[in-house]
Amino acid sequence: MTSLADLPLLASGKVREMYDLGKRGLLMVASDRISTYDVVHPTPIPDKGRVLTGLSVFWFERLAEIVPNHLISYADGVPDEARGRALVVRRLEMLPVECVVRGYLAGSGWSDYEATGAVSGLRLPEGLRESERLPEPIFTPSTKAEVGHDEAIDFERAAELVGDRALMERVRDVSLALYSAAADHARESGVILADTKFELGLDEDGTLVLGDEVLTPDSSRYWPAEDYEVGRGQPSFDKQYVRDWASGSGWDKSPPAPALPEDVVTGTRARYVEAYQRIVGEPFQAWLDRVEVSG
Ligand code: Q0Z
Repeated sequence: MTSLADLPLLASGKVREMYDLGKRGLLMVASDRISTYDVVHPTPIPDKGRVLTGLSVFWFERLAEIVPNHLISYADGVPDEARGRALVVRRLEMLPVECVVRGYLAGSGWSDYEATGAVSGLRLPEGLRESERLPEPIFTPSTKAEVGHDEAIDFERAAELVGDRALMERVRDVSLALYSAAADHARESGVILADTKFELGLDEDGTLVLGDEVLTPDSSRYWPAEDYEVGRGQPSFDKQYVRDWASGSGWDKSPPAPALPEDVVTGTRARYVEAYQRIVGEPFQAWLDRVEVSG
């Protein structure tokens, strides 16, 4: 069996890596690393990579009727050391835009709305409050920045970057359909899916395919429904322990991020597992069993 160290590393993000499997495709590996305020902590969260990978698989399976996706396998072809936290995927030609959908007003969407009354060129009703549910979900694409933050763009700019307006219309419609299906399911599970970011690509036949990770806490804003209150920022489902601890720690949010105390690690791991179990509706252990990890 191959080890990760023997595979060519194609790309590496703050918390995950992508390896070349040649004609078999790509291997996307989620680590247990966690970032807050865009900085990675030196302390891992045990099972974070497996929770995120299990969530991606749940959503790929559930949303495949809306659009095909790049998932080939979560077991066959995955090196033992990455079992449960890696996916073998088809190589795609990724579109050069991030497909953000928002159902609630948070983060940069809220900032942009406060400053201009619009998000990604879409004018919104006056008087909306922070974290408020939008009258309907909106598609707010952004650029893919190599370094630093993605920048919000309007639909016309996204169509220019993609070079095909009809394709961009399909991308928008698919993104909105994916968000709506996921947000409906999440709401029934006691979770608010405030917003999310999809990445889509084209396969060798020119078919539009959903890629990357999907609807994980790293690509989405999930809020526990029981704590939701409009008019303020919401506690993050997964990272709130880390943020609360960080604000009392004296860390100024610039690199390097501090090591995390054991209780913050334990509490945060429990939140990831809780998010998995609410959304998937099964014990997290069922995912470990499916990928034959003993734990
Ligand atoms: C995903 C990324 C990661 C770092 C490229 N199916 C695909 N075909 C071609 N390219 C990609 C995919 Cl998913 C692709 N990323 C994001 C993932 C580590 C960056 F695991 N970049």
